[in-house]
Amino acid sequence: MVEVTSYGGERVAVFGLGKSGLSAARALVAGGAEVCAWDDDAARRADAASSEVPLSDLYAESWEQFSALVLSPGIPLHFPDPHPLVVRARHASCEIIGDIELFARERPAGKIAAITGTNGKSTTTVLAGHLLEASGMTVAVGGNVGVPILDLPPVPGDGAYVIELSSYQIDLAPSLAADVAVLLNLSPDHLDRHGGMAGYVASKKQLLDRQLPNQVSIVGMDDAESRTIYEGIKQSGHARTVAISATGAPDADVFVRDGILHDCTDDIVNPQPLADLHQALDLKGSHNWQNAAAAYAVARSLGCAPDAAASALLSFPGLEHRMEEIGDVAGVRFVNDSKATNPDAATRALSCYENIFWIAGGQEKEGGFQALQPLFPRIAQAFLIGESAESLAEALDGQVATTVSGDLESAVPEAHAMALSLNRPSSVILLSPACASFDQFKDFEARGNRFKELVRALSALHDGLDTNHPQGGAQ
Ligand code: UMA
Repeated sequence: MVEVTSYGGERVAVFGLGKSGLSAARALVAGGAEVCAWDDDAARRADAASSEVPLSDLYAESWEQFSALVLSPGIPLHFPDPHPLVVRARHASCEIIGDIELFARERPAGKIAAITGTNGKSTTTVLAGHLLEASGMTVAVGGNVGVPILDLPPVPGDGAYVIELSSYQIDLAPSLAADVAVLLNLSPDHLDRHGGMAGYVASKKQLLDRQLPNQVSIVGMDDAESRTIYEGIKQSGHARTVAISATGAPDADVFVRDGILHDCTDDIVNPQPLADLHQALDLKGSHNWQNAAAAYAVARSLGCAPDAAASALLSFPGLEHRMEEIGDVAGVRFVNDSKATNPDAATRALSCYENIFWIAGGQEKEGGFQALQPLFPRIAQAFLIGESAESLAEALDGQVATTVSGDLESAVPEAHAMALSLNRPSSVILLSPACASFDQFKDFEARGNRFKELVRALSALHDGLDTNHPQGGAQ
């Protein structure tokens, strides 16, 4: 744990006692702050009490006494409406920050690599950690990817914290200047929380704006919004830039062309091929090539040798719930991509397979399903779940055969039965919902775990689960 000493002897309100709030409260208590913590959910309060976090009903407190409100990232700060306690804190001129800001103020030894973007940030974060470790560096990996930043173990001065940051966390971290910051890509997501696309882009951009001249901004060049941000930084010169591309953009410093990684940093004009990413079985698809280029650029920026970083890409074991190969049941492959919580993320998995029996739906994000349209020819049939089933059915109408399954319990056997009866080559049952999970599950992990349970149950009715399927079907 990182002890937060910067509020020693001061009263600090902590609102939200999920993963990050509980971690922040504990770190503040350990550092000598007088914590008043609260969560609307009684079960969360009980968890906190058992961790000896002092509880206090923040709705009944006078806000003038608090030096800061430490807010959980999931609680609305501005849109659709600020939470009433956020309004109370603002009226009392009490600063509102998150756990990432507490860490930034403590600034423990070690470099910080912070990774954001709409899609691919968890994979890039874990992959960058893998490359750095393979190069002999001590790393701690956390943030939005799972382990709250203040729960991470200390690293030595020549080690690194590799942190995934969501837009929510960036909004609550006004003084984080990361040694290396990555903006992978931008497409519509969380628009309700940012008042629209402009607010969302501005939120992500803050991570790069806060960097200092000797720090490194790694920016994806493959979408217009990110490219504009890159050009702005390049022009202002406020940080060193490394442009990355998975589509071989000619002005990128680190790029992947036809699956081959190249590095033009250090003013190399004719770069040699460094790694063939087709060999990286858990980095399928061009979206993963962008993640690979970014993670490689992080490793290089933190001093790793090119060959060591590039060769470690090939030994990456992949992440749970991201195009996770579960196995075959009666010759039909199952893939869990529950982390695809928006349409853009789902296009990434859909573009990797043919003859897809697609399980999709959940809580719809703003922006519609238009981005998925070019992938429809790859879908043999869609099995729709959750509250967006009707609107997804409308988007697919006349182009893809659909079944409104309602929930995963129905969708899994229905998709399997259809795949067996159509008997197409290399059929894949892909859970890649293009929607958030919160209408039916606690989070995307619970959704992915339920999917895997159902596949295992189905396999018990057949010949069992064959996990030794050939990897060649994905493109
Ligand atoms: N709460 C209230 N009143 C309210 C609203 C919420 O009391 O009106 C309470 C809830 O009961 C809950 C807490 O506030 O206990 C909110 O917790 P949270 O939603 O902020 O989640 P944490 O458990 O702290 O987890 C957070 C991140 N969650 C979000 O940003 C929504 C986790 O990212 C992250 O892994 C964790 O911190 C550790 O850093 C998850 C996520 O879904 C994976 N992130 C979003 C995404 O990736 O799209 C941004």
